[in-house]
Amino acid sequence: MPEEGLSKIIELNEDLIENNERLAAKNKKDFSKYNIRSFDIVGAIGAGKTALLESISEMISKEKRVLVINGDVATRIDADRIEKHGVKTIQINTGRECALNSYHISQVIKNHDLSNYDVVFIENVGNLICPSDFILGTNKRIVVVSITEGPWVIRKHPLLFKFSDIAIINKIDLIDVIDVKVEEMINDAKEINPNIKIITTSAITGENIPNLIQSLEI
Ligand SMILES: Nc1nc2c(ncn2[C@@H]2O[C@H](COP(=O)(O)OP(=O)(O)OP(=O)(O)O)[C@@H](O)[C@H]2O)c(=O)[nH]1
Ligand SMILES: [Mg+2]
Repeated sequence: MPEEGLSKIIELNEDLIENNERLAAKNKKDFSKYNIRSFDIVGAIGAGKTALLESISEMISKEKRVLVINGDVATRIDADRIEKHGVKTIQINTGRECALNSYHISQVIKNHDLSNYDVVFIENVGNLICPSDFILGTNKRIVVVSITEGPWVIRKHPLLFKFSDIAIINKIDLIDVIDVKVEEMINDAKEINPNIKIITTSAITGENIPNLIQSLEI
């Protein structure tokens, strides 16, 4: 590609990211105006984001008014799963886009009465690369991987770990059948981001879900 074309693409990408950050700052203000604690949950396809949200919803929906925004390319399968646990859900289908961006969230804020909620979780599209560039304006970003993605999954995707507040290593109930050393995965995450809080969980047995909820400070 000629150099001129390449620099136009770089400029366009920078514009996109800058606009996204501007809108994310507005989303953050809007959430805080309503005293809402908000979380963006990113992670690999099938790592257990929805299963964790089902488990969390089950435990907190009697005390907290929870909204879950689900990003998915084409379906509302995840939103339907989560709604069975006593929380409200909104599905956003992203089509050809591989991550949610702050415009999607600003539209939800515009079209719904946020005064009905104490906590908002946003389940991003399953992807360990695309969401890196697109913050949404939440209080915290949570990255989820599971031991079934292999021992190198964290090391191979450093950016999301660098810019997340909490890392969840899920599916630890499978530790006896998967050849993975969880301690090494934890060390990889700490090396990339010494400030990240790391929690190992099983969304199926419920192991460490109460610790996870505690660390959300909701
Ligand atoms: N054994 C075990 N299975 C799990 C656990 N968490 C999720 N699963 C299973 O893994 C599969 C994928 O879980 P989901 O919760 O749909 O994963 P996800 O990250 O939401 O997937 P996408 O939204 O498609 O990216 C399902 O069959 C879950 O039952 C866990 O802690 N242990
Ligand atoms: Mg899901």
